[in-house]
Amino acid sequence: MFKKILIANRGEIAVRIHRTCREMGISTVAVHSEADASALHVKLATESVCIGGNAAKDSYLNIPAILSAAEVTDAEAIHPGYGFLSENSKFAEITGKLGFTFIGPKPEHIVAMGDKITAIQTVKKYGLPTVPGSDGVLDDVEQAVEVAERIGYPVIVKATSGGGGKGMKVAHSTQALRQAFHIAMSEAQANFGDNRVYLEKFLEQPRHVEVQVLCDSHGNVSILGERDCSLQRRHQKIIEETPSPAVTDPMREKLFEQVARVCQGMGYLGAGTFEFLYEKGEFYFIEMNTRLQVEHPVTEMVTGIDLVAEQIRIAFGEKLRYPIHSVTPRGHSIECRINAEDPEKFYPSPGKVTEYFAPGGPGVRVDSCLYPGYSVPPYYDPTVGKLIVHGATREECVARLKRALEEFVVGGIKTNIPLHRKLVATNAFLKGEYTIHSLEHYLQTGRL
Ligand code: MV4
Repeated sequence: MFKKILIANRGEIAVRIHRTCREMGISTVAVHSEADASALHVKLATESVCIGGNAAKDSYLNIPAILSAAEVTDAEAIHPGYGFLSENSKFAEITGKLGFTFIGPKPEHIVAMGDKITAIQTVKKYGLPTVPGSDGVLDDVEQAVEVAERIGYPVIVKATSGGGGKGMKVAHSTQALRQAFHIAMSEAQANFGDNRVYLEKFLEQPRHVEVQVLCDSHGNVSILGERDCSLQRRHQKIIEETPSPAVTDPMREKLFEQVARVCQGMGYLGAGTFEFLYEKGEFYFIEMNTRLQVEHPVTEMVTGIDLVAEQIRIAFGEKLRYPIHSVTPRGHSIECRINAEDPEKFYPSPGKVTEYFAPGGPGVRVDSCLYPGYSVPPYYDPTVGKLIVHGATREECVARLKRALEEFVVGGIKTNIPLHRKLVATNAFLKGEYTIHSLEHYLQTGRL
Protein backbone atom coordinates (compact mmCIF):
# COMPACT_ATOMS: atom_id res chain seq x y z
CA MET A 1 0.00 0.00 0.00
CA PHE A 2 1.01 3.66 -0.40
CA LYS A 3 2.98 5.02 2.54
CA LYS A 4 2.27 8.69 1.88
CA ILE A 5 -0.50 10.55 0.05
CA LEU A 6 -0.68 14.25 -0.77
CA ILE A 7 -4.18 15.68 -0.42
CA ALA A 8 -4.59 18.43 -3.03
CA ASN A 9 -7.57 20.11 -1.42
CA ARG A 10 -8.78 22.00 1.66
CA GLY A 11 -11.76 22.19 4.02
CA GLU A 12 -13.99 19.34 5.09
CA ILE A 13 -13.03 17.05 2.20
CA ALA A 14 -9.29 17.33 2.94
CA VAL A 15 -10.08 16.37 6.55
CA ARG A 16 -12.29 13.50 5.32
CA ILE A 17 -9.54 12.07 3.09
CA HIS A 18 -6.92 12.44 5.83
CA ARG A 19 -9.05 10.38 8.21
CA THR A 20 -9.22 7.39 5.90
CA CYS A 21 -5.51 7.61 5.09
CA ARG A 22 -4.66 7.43 8.79
CA GLU A 23 -6.96 4.46 9.30
CA MET A 24 -5.05 2.74 6.49
CA GLY A 25 -1.69 3.58 8.07
CA ILE A 26 -0.88 6.10 5.35
CA SER A 27 0.92 9.39 6.16
CA THR A 28 -0.61 12.55 4.73
CA VAL A 29 0.76 15.72 3.20
CA ALA A 30 -1.52 18.75 3.43
CA VAL A 31 -1.07 21.62 1.01
CA HIS A 32 -2.45 25.03 1.88
CA SER A 33 -2.69 28.69 0.97
CA GLU A 34 -1.38 31.44 3.25
CA ALA A 35 -4.86 32.04 4.74
CA ASP A 36 -5.23 28.32 5.50
CA ALA A 37 -2.10 27.98 7.66
CA SER A 38 -4.25 27.23 10.73
CA ALA A 39 -6.92 25.21 8.92
CA LEU A 40 -7.97 21.86 10.38
CA HIS A 41 -6.70 19.89 7.38
CA VAL A 42 -3.22 21.34 8.01
CA LYS A 43 -3.31 20.66 11.76
CA LEU A 44 -4.33 17.02 11.26
CA ALA A 45 -1.90 16.16 8.44
CA THR A 46 1.37 14.37 9.08
CA GLU A 47 3.17 17.21 7.30
CA SER A 48 2.17 20.31 5.37
CA VAL A 49 3.44 22.60 2.63
CA CYS A 50 2.35 26.18 1.94
CA ILE A 51 1.88 26.29 -1.82
CA GLY A 52 0.92 29.90 -2.45
CA GLY A 53 -1.38 32.84 -2.01
CA ASN A 54 -5.04 32.92 -1.10
CA ALA A 55 -6.59 33.04 -4.55
CA ALA A 56 -7.31 29.43 -5.59
CA LYS A 57 -5.35 29.92 -8.82
CA ASP A 58 -2.23 30.66 -6.74
CA SER A 59 -2.59 27.65 -4.43
CA TYR A 60 -5.21 24.88 -4.80
CA LEU A 61 -5.19 25.25 -8.60
CA ASN A 62 -1.42 25.81 -8.81
CA ILE A 63 -0.27 22.60 -10.54
CA PRO A 64 3.53 23.24 -10.44
CA ALA A 65 3.37 24.16 -6.72
CA ILE A 66 1.33 21.04 -5.83
CA LEU A 67 3.58 18.70 -7.81
CA SER A 68 6.68 20.31 -6.25
CA ALA A 69 5.16 19.71 -2.80
CA ALA A 70 4.62 16.04 -3.73
CA GLU A 71 8.22 15.81 -4.94
CA VAL A 72 9.86 17.36 -1.85
CA THR A 73 7.75 15.33 0.60
CA ASP A 74 8.17 12.02 -1.28
CA ALA A 75 4.44 11.49 -1.60
CA GLU A 76 3.54 8.53 -3.83
CA ALA A 77 0.00 9.47 -4.73
CA ILE A 78 -2.24 12.54 -4.95
CA HIS A 79 -5.90 12.64 -3.93
CA PRO A 80 -7.61 15.66 -5.56
CA GLY A 81 -10.87 15.61 -3.51
CA TYR A 82 -13.72 17.45 -5.28
CA GLY A 83 -13.68 20.81 -7.06
CA PHE A 84 -10.28 22.44 -7.72
CA LEU A 85 -8.14 20.03 -9.84
CA SER A 86 -10.30 16.93 -9.37
CA GLU A 87 -11.64 16.96 -12.94
CA ASN A 88 -8.63 18.54 -14.62
CA SER A 89 -7.39 15.92 -17.10
CA LYS A 90 -4.09 17.76 -17.62
CA PHE A 91 -3.38 17.56 -13.89
CA ALA A 92 -4.23 13.85 -13.82
CA GLU A 93 -1.99 13.27 -16.81
CA ILE A 94 1.03 15.27 -15.55
CA THR A 95 0.71 13.66 -12.11
CA GLY A 96 1.03 10.24 -13.75
CA LYS A 97 3.86 11.28 -16.07
CA LEU A 98 5.90 12.49 -13.09
CA GLY A 99 5.55 9.07 -11.47
CA PHE A 100 2.88 9.86 -8.88
CA THR A 101 -0.42 8.00 -8.79
CA PHE A 102 -3.50 10.13 -9.45
CA ILE A 103 -6.26 8.81 -7.20
CA GLY A 104 -9.02 9.09 -9.75
CA PRO A 105 -10.07 7.98 -13.22
CA LYS A 106 -7.96 7.84 -16.36
CA PRO A 107 -7.29 11.25 -17.98
CA GLU A 108 -9.12 10.18 -21.17
CA HIS A 109 -12.30 9.48 -19.20
CA ILE A 110 -12.07 12.89 -17.50
CA VAL A 111 -11.76 14.46 -20.98
CA ALA A 112 -14.61 12.40 -22.45
CA MET A 113 -17.06 13.12 -19.61
CA GLY A 114 -16.05 16.81 -19.42
CA ASP A 115 -17.48 17.18 -22.92
CA LYS A 116 -21.23 16.72 -22.37
CA ILE A 117 -21.98 15.66 -25.96
CA THR A 118 -19.25 13.01 -25.87
CA ALA A 119 -20.52 11.89 -22.45
CA ILE A 120 -24.08 11.49 -23.74
CA GLN A 121 -22.97 9.70 -26.91
CA THR A 122 -20.71 7.35 -24.90
CA VAL A 123 -23.33 6.25 -22.40
CA LYS A 124 -25.99 6.02 -25.11
CA LYS A 125 -23.76 3.64 -27.08
CA TYR A 126 -23.73 1.31 -24.06
CA GLY A 127 -27.49 1.53 -23.58
CA LEU A 128 -28.30 4.29 -21.08
CA PRO A 129 -31.50 6.28 -21.70
CA THR A 130 -30.85 9.95 -22.57
CA VAL A 131 -33.12 12.97 -23.04
CA PRO A 132 -34.65 13.24 -26.55
CA GLY A 133 -32.76 15.95 -28.41
CA SER A 134 -30.21 16.87 -31.06
CA ASP A 135 -27.91 13.92 -30.24
CA GLY A 136 -24.88 16.04 -30.95
CA VAL A 137 -23.71 19.56 -31.68
CA LEU A 138 -26.15 21.95 -33.39
CA ASP A 139 -24.66 23.34 -36.60
CA ASP A 140 -27.00 26.32 -36.86
CA VAL A 141 -30.23 27.85 -35.60
CA GLU A 142 -32.33 26.23 -38.36
CA GLN A 143 -31.23 22.79 -37.18
CA ALA A 144 -32.17 23.76 -33.62
CA VAL A 145 -35.68 24.75 -34.78
CA GLU A 146 -36.00 21.51 -36.77
CA VAL A 147 -35.11 19.34 -33.75
CA ALA A 148 -37.45 21.34 -31.50
CA GLU A 149 -40.39 20.92 -33.93
CA ARG A 150 -39.71 17.18 -33.97
CA ILE A 151 -39.47 16.65 -30.17
CA GLY A 152 -41.83 19.46 -29.13
CA TYR A 153 -41.43 22.48 -26.85
CA PRO A 154 -40.21 23.38 -24.27
CA VAL A 155 -36.57 22.70 -25.10
CA ILE A 156 -33.26 23.52 -23.42
CA VAL A 157 -30.06 24.63 -25.18
CA LYS A 158 -26.91 23.53 -23.34
CA ALA A 159 -23.20 24.24 -23.78
CA THR A 160 -21.21 21.10 -24.51
CA SER A 161 -18.40 22.36 -22.25
CA GLY A 162 -20.92 23.45 -19.61
CA GLY A 163 -22.28 21.44 -16.73
CA GLY A 164 -23.43 22.19 -13.25
CA GLY A 165 -26.03 24.56 -14.68
CA LYS A 166 -23.74 26.97 -16.53
CA GLY A 167 -24.61 27.90 -20.10
CA MET A 168 -28.23 26.67 -20.31
CA LYS A 169 -31.22 28.42 -21.93
CA VAL A 170 -34.86 27.23 -21.94
CA ALA A 171 -37.18 28.05 -24.84
CA HIS A 172 -40.97 27.59 -25.06
CA SER A 173 -41.43 28.72 -28.68
CA THR A 174 -39.61 28.93 -32.02
CA GLN A 175 -39.10 32.64 -31.58
CA ALA A 176 -37.65 32.19 -28.08
CA LEU A 177 -35.46 29.34 -29.35
CA ARG A 178 -33.94 31.51 -32.09
CA GLN A 179 -32.88 34.00 -29.42
CA ALA A 180 -31.84 31.33 -26.89
CA PHE A 181 -29.66 29.60 -29.47
CA HIS A 182 -27.59 32.73 -30.20
CA ILE A 183 -27.34 33.76 -26.54
CA ALA A 184 -26.33 30.23 -25.47
CA MET A 185 -23.64 30.10 -28.17
CA SER A 186 -22.07 33.44 -27.27
CA GLU A 187 -22.24 32.68 -23.52
CA ALA A 188 -20.63 29.29 -24.14
CA GLN A 189 -17.86 30.96 -26.13
CA ALA A 190 -17.32 33.60 -23.43
CA ASN A 191 -17.41 31.16 -20.48
CA PHE A 192 -15.70 28.07 -21.87
CA GLY A 193 -13.92 29.22 -25.04
CA ASP A 194 -16.08 26.68 -26.87
CA ASN A 195 -19.29 27.76 -28.64
CA ARG A 196 -20.68 24.26 -29.27
CA VAL A 197 -24.24 23.82 -28.02
CA TYR A 198 -26.79 21.00 -28.14
CA LEU A 199 -30.51 20.74 -27.54
CA GLU A 200 -32.72 18.58 -25.32
CA LYS A 201 -36.39 18.35 -24.50
CA PHE A 202 -36.82 20.45 -21.33
CA LEU A 203 -38.17 18.31 -18.49
CA GLU A 204 -40.32 20.55 -16.32
CA GLN A 205 -40.62 18.80 -12.94
CA PRO A 206 -37.81 16.25 -12.68
CA ARG A 207 -35.85 15.02 -9.70
CA HIS A 208 -32.06 14.81 -9.74
CA VAL A 209 -31.06 11.21 -9.06
CA GLU A 210 -27.45 10.06 -9.38
CA VAL A 211 -25.81 6.63 -9.27
CA GLN A 212 -22.51 5.96 -7.46
CA VAL A 213 -20.09 3.53 -9.04
CA LEU A 214 -16.67 2.10 -8.18
CA CYS A 215 -14.59 0.33 -10.82
CA ASP A 216 -11.21 -1.35 -10.39
CA SER A 217 -8.38 -1.95 -12.85
CA HIS A 218 -9.34 -5.65 -13.15
CA GLY A 219 -12.69 -5.01 -14.84
CA ASN A 220 -14.82 -5.29 -11.70
CA VAL A 221 -17.71 -2.86 -11.28
CA SER A 222 -19.68 -2.10 -8.15
CA ILE A 223 -22.91 -0.09 -8.10
CA LEU A 224 -23.37 1.51 -4.70
CA GLY A 225 -26.90 2.81 -5.01
CA GLU A 226 -28.42 6.15 -5.92
CA ARG A 227 -28.70 9.53 -4.25
CA ASP A 228 -31.56 12.00 -4.61
CA CYS A 229 -30.08 15.50 -4.79
CA SER A 230 -33.13 17.43 -5.95
CA LEU A 231 -33.07 19.95 -3.09
CA GLN A 232 -30.78 22.63 -4.48
CA ARG A 233 -30.59 26.37 -5.00
CA ARG A 234 -28.81 27.84 -8.01
CA HIS A 235 -27.29 24.43 -8.77
CA GLN A 236 -25.84 24.16 -5.26
CA LYS A 237 -27.24 21.04 -3.59
CA ILE A 238 -28.13 21.51 0.05
CA ILE A 239 -29.80 18.24 1.13
CA GLU A 240 -29.11 14.81 -0.36
CA GLU A 241 -30.49 11.40 0.55
CA THR A 242 -30.34 7.73 -0.27
CA PRO A 243 -32.34 5.81 -1.29
CA SER A 244 -34.39 8.24 -3.37
CA PRO A 245 -37.94 8.35 -1.98
CA ALA A 246 -39.22 8.42 -5.59
CA VAL A 247 -37.46 5.42 -7.13
CA THR A 248 -39.19 2.02 -7.13
CA ASP A 249 -37.27 -1.25 -6.76
CA PRO A 250 -37.86 -2.46 -10.35
CA MET A 251 -36.79 0.94 -11.77
CA ARG A 252 -33.67 0.93 -9.61
CA GLU A 253 -32.70 -2.61 -10.59
CA LYS A 254 -33.03 -1.85 -14.30
CA LEU A 255 -31.07 1.41 -13.98
CA PHE A 256 -28.21 -0.23 -12.06
CA GLU A 257 -27.90 -2.99 -14.69
CA GLN A 258 -27.65 -0.32 -17.40
CA VAL A 259 -25.07 1.74 -15.50
CA ALA A 260 -22.93 -1.35 -14.80
CA ARG A 261 -22.90 -2.16 -18.52
CA VAL A 262 -21.68 1.36 -19.33
CA CYS A 263 -18.85 1.14 -16.76
CA GLN A 264 -17.75 -2.23 -18.09
CA GLY A 265 -17.96 -1.04 -21.69
CA MET A 266 -15.93 2.10 -21.02
CA GLY A 267 -13.37 0.39 -18.81
CA TYR A 268 -13.96 3.14 -16.27
CA LEU A 269 -11.58 3.35 -13.29
CA GLY A 270 -12.24 4.60 -9.78
CA ALA A 271 -15.25 6.38 -8.29
CA GLY A 272 -17.78 8.00 -10.58
CA THR A 273 -21.31 9.35 -10.55
CA PHE A 274 -23.88 9.12 -13.32
CA GLU A 275 -26.41 11.98 -13.10
CA PHE A 276 -29.99 11.51 -14.23
CA LEU A 277 -33.17 13.50 -14.37
CA TYR A 278 -36.05 11.34 -13.11
CA GLU A 279 -39.58 12.23 -14.16
CA LYS A 280 -42.78 10.16 -14.38
CA GLY A 281 -40.93 6.92 -13.66
CA GLU A 282 -38.28 7.41 -16.37
CA PHE A 283 -34.55 8.10 -16.05
CA TYR A 284 -32.67 10.33 -18.47
CA PHE A 285 -28.86 10.54 -18.29
CA ILE A 286 -27.56 14.13 -18.36
CA GLU A 287 -23.94 14.18 -17.13
CA MET A 288 -21.22 12.13 -15.46
CA ASN A 289 -18.90 13.29 -12.66
CA THR A 290 -15.48 11.68 -12.59
CA ARG A 291 -14.69 12.51 -8.95
CA LEU A 292 -15.63 11.81 -5.35
CA GLN A 293 -18.70 13.93 -4.59
CA VAL A 294 -19.61 16.14 -1.65
CA GLU A 295 -22.60 13.91 -0.89
CA HIS A 296 -20.68 10.60 -0.93
CA PRO A 297 -21.18 10.01 2.85
CA VAL A 298 -24.89 9.09 2.50
CA THR A 299 -23.78 6.20 0.29
CA GLU A 300 -21.17 5.23 2.90
CA MET A 301 -23.78 5.25 5.66
CA VAL A 302 -26.11 2.78 3.94
CA THR A 303 -23.44 0.53 2.39
CA GLY A 304 -20.84 0.56 5.16
CA ILE A 305 -18.20 1.09 2.45
CA ASP A 306 -15.51 3.77 2.86
CA LEU A 307 -15.42 5.28 -0.64
CA VAL A 308 -12.11 7.04 -0.08
CA ALA A 309 -10.47 3.80 1.07
CA GLU A 310 -11.80 2.07 -2.04
CA GLN A 311 -10.49 4.89 -4.26
CA ILE A 312 -7.05 4.47 -2.71
CA ARG A 313 -7.06 0.67 -3.03
CA ILE A 314 -8.22 0.88 -6.65
CA ALA A 315 -5.48 3.42 -7.46
CA PHE A 316 -2.93 1.04 -5.90
CA GLY A 317 -4.16 -1.69 -8.25
CA GLU A 318 -6.12 -3.80 -5.80
CA LYS A 319 -9.29 -5.70 -6.67
CA LEU A 320 -12.66 -4.36 -5.56
CA ARG A 321 -13.79 -6.05 -2.40
CA TYR A 322 -17.41 -5.42 -3.25
CA PRO A 323 -18.24 -7.01 -6.61
CA ILE A 324 -21.52 -6.22 -8.31
CA HIS A 325 -24.66 -7.59 -6.59
CA SER A 326 -22.73 -8.10 -3.34
CA VAL A 327 -23.78 -4.75 -1.85
CA THR A 328 -27.16 -4.50 -0.13
CA PRO A 329 -27.77 -0.98 1.21
CA ARG A 330 -29.20 -0.90 4.73
CA GLY A 331 -31.62 1.76 5.94
CA HIS A 332 -31.75 5.39 4.96
CA SER A 333 -29.31 8.31 5.06
CA ILE A 334 -29.71 12.09 4.66
CA GLU A 335 -27.04 14.79 4.45
CA CYS A 336 -27.40 18.52 5.15
CA ARG A 337 -24.62 20.72 3.82
CA ILE A 338 -23.54 23.27 6.42
CA ASN A 339 -22.66 26.53 4.69
CA ALA A 340 -21.12 29.66 6.21
CA GLU A 341 -23.77 31.96 4.78
CA ASP A 342 -26.84 33.98 5.68
CA PRO A 343 -29.74 31.48 5.91
CA GLU A 344 -32.17 33.87 4.20
CA LYS A 345 -30.20 36.10 1.87
CA PHE A 346 -27.36 33.63 1.14
CA TYR A 347 -24.49 36.12 1.22
CA PRO A 348 -21.26 34.51 2.49
CA SER A 349 -20.50 34.76 6.21
CA PRO A 350 -16.78 34.24 6.78
CA GLY A 351 -15.18 35.08 10.14
CA LYS A 352 -14.26 33.64 13.51
CA VAL A 353 -16.12 30.65 14.92
CA THR A 354 -16.60 31.58 18.59
CA GLU A 355 -18.73 28.58 19.61
CA TYR A 356 -18.84 25.10 18.12
CA PHE A 357 -20.76 22.05 19.23
CA ALA A 358 -21.34 19.22 16.77
CA PRO A 359 -24.18 16.74 17.37
CA GLY A 360 -23.44 13.07 18.01
CA GLY A 361 -25.24 10.00 19.24
CA PRO A 362 -26.75 7.08 17.31
CA GLY A 363 -26.60 7.33 13.53
CA VAL A 364 -25.01 10.79 13.44
CA ARG A 365 -21.85 11.77 11.55
CA VAL A 366 -20.37 15.25 11.11
CA ASP A 367 -17.72 15.93 8.44
CA SER A 368 -16.53 19.46 9.12
CA CYS A 369 -13.46 21.68 9.06
CA LEU A 370 -14.69 23.88 11.92
CA TYR A 371 -13.30 24.15 15.45
CA PRO A 372 -13.77 26.81 18.14
CA GLY A 373 -11.49 29.77 17.36
CA TYR A 374 -11.13 28.91 13.66
CA SER A 375 -11.56 31.77 11.19
CA VAL A 376 -13.46 30.83 8.03
CA PRO A 377 -11.55 32.61 5.24
CA PRO A 378 -13.54 34.57 2.64
CA TYR A 379 -11.74 33.14 -0.40
CA TYR A 380 -13.34 29.73 -0.89
CA ASP A 381 -16.55 27.73 -1.13
CA PRO A 382 -19.02 28.41 1.74
CA THR A 383 -19.50 24.68 2.54
CA VAL A 384 -17.72 24.18 5.88
CA GLY A 385 -19.24 20.89 6.88
CA LYS A 386 -21.92 18.27 6.46
CA LEU A 387 -24.29 16.65 8.89
CA ILE A 388 -25.03 13.08 7.85
CA VAL A 389 -27.54 10.86 9.61
CA HIS A 390 -28.56 7.25 9.24
CA GLY A 391 -31.71 5.43 10.32
CA ALA A 392 -33.29 2.04 9.77
CA THR A 393 -36.16 3.75 7.92
CA ARG A 394 -36.59 7.19 6.32
CA GLU A 395 -38.86 8.10 9.22
CA GLU A 396 -36.22 7.28 11.83
CA CYS A 397 -33.61 9.06 9.73
CA VAL A 398 -35.66 12.27 9.54
CA ALA A 399 -36.34 12.18 13.30
CA ARG A 400 -32.59 11.87 13.94
CA LEU A 401 -31.86 14.64 11.51
CA LYS A 402 -34.26 16.99 13.28
CA ARG A 403 -32.79 16.11 16.65
CA ALA A 404 -29.20 16.56 15.40
CA LEU A 405 -30.03 19.93 13.79
CA GLU A 406 -31.49 21.04 17.14
CA GLU A 407 -28.19 20.19 18.87
CA PHE A 408 -25.85 21.78 16.31
CA VAL A 409 -24.28 25.04 17.55
CA VAL A 410 -22.06 27.24 15.38
CA GLY A 411 -21.48 30.70 16.87
CA GLY A 412 -19.72 33.78 15.54
CA ILE A 413 -20.62 33.21 11.89
CA LYS A 414 -23.95 32.74 10.17
CA THR A 415 -24.78 29.30 8.85
CA ASN A 416 -27.69 27.75 6.97
CA ILE A 417 -28.56 25.49 9.95
CA PRO A 418 -31.75 27.52 10.66
CA LEU A 419 -32.85 26.97 7.04
CA HIS A 420 -32.25 23.21 7.36
CA ARG A 421 -34.36 23.12 10.55
CA LYS A 422 -37.26 24.72 8.68
CA LEU A 423 -36.91 22.58 5.56
CA VAL A 424 -36.85 19.22 7.35
CA ALA A 425 -40.02 20.21 9.23
CA THR A 426 -42.08 20.75 6.05
CA ASN A 427 -44.75 18.24 5.07
CA ALA A 428 -43.33 17.84 1.58
CA PHE A 429 -39.92 16.88 2.96
CA LEU A 430 -41.49 14.46 5.44
CA LYS A 431 -43.25 12.77 2.55
CA GLY A 432 -40.19 12.92 0.28
CA GLU A 433 -42.22 14.81 -2.29
CA TYR A 434 -39.98 17.37 -3.97
CA THR A 435 -38.38 18.20 -7.33
CA ILE A 436 -35.37 20.24 -8.46
CA HIS A 437 -37.54 23.38 -8.21
CA SER A 438 -38.93 22.82 -4.69
CA LEU A 439 -36.26 24.68 -2.70
CA GLU A 440 -36.44 27.82 -4.83
CA HIS A 441 -40.24 27.63 -4.65
CA TYR A 442 -39.98 27.33 -0.85
CA LEU A 443 -37.71 30.37 -0.61
CA GLN A 444 -40.23 32.43 -2.58
CA THR A 445 -43.45 31.19 -0.99
CA GLY A 446 -42.57 29.54 2.33
CA ARG A 447 -43.97 26.22 1.06
CA LEU A 448 -41.83 23.39 -0.35
C1 MV4 B 1 -32.05 19.83 -17.63
C2 MV4 B 1 -33.24 20.22 -16.98
C3 MV4 B 1 -34.44 19.95 -17.59
N1 MV4 B 1 -34.46 19.31 -18.80
N2 MV4 B 1 -32.12 19.19 -18.82
C4 MV4 B 1 -29.02 21.82 -14.53
C5 MV4 B 1 -27.62 21.48 -14.21
C6 MV4 B 1 -27.16 20.49 -15.20
N3 MV4 B 1 -26.55 19.40 -14.49
C7 MV4 B 1 -28.37 20.08 -15.97
N4 MV4 B 1 -29.47 20.84 -15.46
C8 MV4 B 1 -30.73 20.67 -15.90
N5 MV4 B 1 -30.84 20.04 -17.10
C9 MV4 B 1 -33.31 18.95 -19.39
N6 MV4 B 1 -33.35 18.34 -20.56
C10 MV4 B 1 -33.15 20.87 -15.75
C11 MV4 B 1 -31.87 21.09 -15.21
C12 MV4 B 1 -31.87 21.74 -13.92
C13 MV4 B 1 -31.41 21.03 -12.80
C14 MV4 B 1 -30.92 19.75 -12.89
C15 MV4 B 1 -30.47 19.08 -11.77
C16 MV4 B 1 -30.54 19.71 -10.53
C17 MV4 B 1 -31.00 20.98 -10.43
C18 MV4 B 1 -31.45 21.67 -11.55
C19 MV4 B 1 -31.95 22.96 -11.43
C20 MV4 B 1 -32.39 23.63 -12.53
C21 MV4 B 1 -32.34 23.03 -13.79
